[in-house]
Amino acid sequence: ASPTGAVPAKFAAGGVRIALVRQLSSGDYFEQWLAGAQAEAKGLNVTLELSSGDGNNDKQALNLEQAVNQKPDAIIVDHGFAQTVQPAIKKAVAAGIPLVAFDVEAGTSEAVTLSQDDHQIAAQTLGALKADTGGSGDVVYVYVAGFAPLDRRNETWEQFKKDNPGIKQVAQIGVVNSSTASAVADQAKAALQANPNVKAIFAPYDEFAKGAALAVKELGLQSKVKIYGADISTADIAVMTEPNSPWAATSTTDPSNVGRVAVRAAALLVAGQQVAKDLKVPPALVTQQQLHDGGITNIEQLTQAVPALRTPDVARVPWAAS
Ligand code: SR1
Repeated sequence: ASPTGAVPAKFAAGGVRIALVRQLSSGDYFEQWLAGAQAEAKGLNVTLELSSGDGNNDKQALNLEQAVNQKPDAIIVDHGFAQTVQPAIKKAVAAGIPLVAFDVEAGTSEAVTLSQDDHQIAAQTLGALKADTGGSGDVVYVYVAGFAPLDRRNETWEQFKKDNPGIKQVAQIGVVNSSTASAVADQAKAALQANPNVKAIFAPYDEFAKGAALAVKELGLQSKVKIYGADISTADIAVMTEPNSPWAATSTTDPSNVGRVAVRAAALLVAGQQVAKDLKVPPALVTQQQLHDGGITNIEQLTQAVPALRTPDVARVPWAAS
């Protein structure tokens, strides 16, 4: 689309600074998200001042305090535990700095919150699990509490188990660190060895799903155990489409698009324009079958095949081309 508004003077002059304060940065999801945020910032002539806690919540809180003190034009908080980031979020809001909270409970109605509709993510991938298992069987669940998106997906899982009494959670595993996939692989192997009747693993984060896939392959259980995940990347597509892959389905956004939306929302706030208080990027279900049928081998081909993954109208910036 063509731009329809005048570029605000501060953007035209290249004077807009947006602090991006991240909890996590390693893994496909977070790398793609950052690439999208950086591309959008470049397009809008915005300087992104980037920091990451690298999984250390105290470091993220300190980074956020520092960002507030540096008085940027806006702040994006990307993930984080409520108790560690909310004090500095309150300071930012009190200082009049517009704030976008992605995948974190901001604790204030002054912030714009952005998420990926996590209930829908869980519902879509669990729908595939139900269809494939007939709604009964032993399931291993991968979950770590405290991460807002995983907590929301967990709410859907809890309801799903109530609605489908034939589904039995026989083990819960999970870890989030700088090598999540290999740590989850070790845990999944132990859980599968202890529970020989498992039919499915519900692993609603791609690092979880990759770890689960590694475990299933190493134990030679591909014909018995299928994986239902979340998120996508070119590397994930390769795992899902390799011969005899156990990863059957994933519910996902395009992570780079979500990074773009976060920067657009922050830019609109800087320009004093209206932004919905609760922005949601809808996911789409992507199955292994669909990837095979479409000959899809990378994220670019996927976004062509599933246009709903592009959401130019979520936080559209009227002065920018989309
Ligand atoms: C540790 S939280 C990981 C999740 O954050 C984003 O919401 C991604 O979808 C990922 O699954």
